[in-house]
Amino acid sequence: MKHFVIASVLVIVVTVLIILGLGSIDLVPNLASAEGEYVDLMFRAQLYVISFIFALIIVFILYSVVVFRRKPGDTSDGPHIRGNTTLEITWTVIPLIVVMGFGVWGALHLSEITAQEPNELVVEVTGFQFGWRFEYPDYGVNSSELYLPRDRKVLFRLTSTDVIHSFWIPEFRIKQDAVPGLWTELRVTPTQPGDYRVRCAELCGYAHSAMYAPVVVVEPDEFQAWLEGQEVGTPTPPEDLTPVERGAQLAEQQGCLSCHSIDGSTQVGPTWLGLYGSERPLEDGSTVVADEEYLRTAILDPGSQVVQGFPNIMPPAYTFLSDEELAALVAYLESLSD
Ligand code: HEC
Ligand SMILES: [Cu+2]
Repeated sequence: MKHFVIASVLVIVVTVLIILGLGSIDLVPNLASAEGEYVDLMFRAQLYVISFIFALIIVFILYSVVVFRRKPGDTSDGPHIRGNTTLEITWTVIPLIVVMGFGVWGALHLSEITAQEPNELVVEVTGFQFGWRFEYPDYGVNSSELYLPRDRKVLFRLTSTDVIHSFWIPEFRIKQDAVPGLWTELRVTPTQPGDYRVRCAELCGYAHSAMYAPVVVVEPDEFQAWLEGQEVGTPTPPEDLTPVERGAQLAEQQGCLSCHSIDGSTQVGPTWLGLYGSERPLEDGSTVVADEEYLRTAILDPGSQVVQGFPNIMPPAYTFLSDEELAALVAYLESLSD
């Protein structure tokens, strides 16, 4: 009995210490959505239960190891224990109730989070290797930034053009897969104006870790103003842009900028700054001058001339670009050299 009381007190002390310890670390970023309240609540509750169970096991094991260890000179056998039915039933039934409780609680919150609401803002999200596009079908707006008004429920309809991606804004807490050939749904009500980032939470290829898109949560009137500005400006008909402007737009839309920088920094692939006209060392030891022809080949058939020091992982998929688009990209690349 004495041992039991001491061990129980230790369990409580260790539980409190673990909870305080975990509480002092930033486990999750600041919360910025209404639905996230439920997620955080359940996350904290689970953390408390887990801390308690961890303490329970660790304290009893360590206590036994220290207090009931063999005394010097004692060579007798320990007592023979044949099991304890009451204990076994207890440690089966209690966790069962806890786990089922969490299951029911989670299901209730999930149905609340996914519930439809009148006046939802619909945003169609397309994930691609390696970037995101956002369409506001009710307003005819198309954007590479995700603008959202505060305190209005958003219905995201998600899809993908190539492989499975996962739409995730950590501050909103919830995420959903974007699957080619399918529309999946996710509902979120942003509550905190600010700048966030969409990340891809599904390992989807070489530049997966660079698959970001900016998220901007603003007041409703600012959102309206943004929409109106967009309607005037976009979708800008390609023929209204100079080839260089069009190339810059394509580089972003096609996800080239997930792998290539335009500021001289090396990312997954070589930077585009100063590329045109420079001498390119190739993998096979030869060098070529990056003229227009080289740039076209590099885009259409990336494996044919691999730049030294880089893996041959640029997608050979850009043959679908039209002549106009290819010319615009090349013009843009040329504009990055003086
Ligand atoms: C998944 C990452 C990735 C994406 C996306 C990507 N590239 Fe590349 N690219 C690379 C890598 C790596 C290299 C260097 C190896 C090689 O030459 O194949 C490269 C090489 C190039 C080169 C030659 C560069 C040099 O220094 O000589 C050009 C030009 C180029 N890419 C253009 C593009 C364009 C245009 C797009 C979008 C339509 C694009 N890339 C998309 C990874 C990528
Ligand atoms: Cu992805």
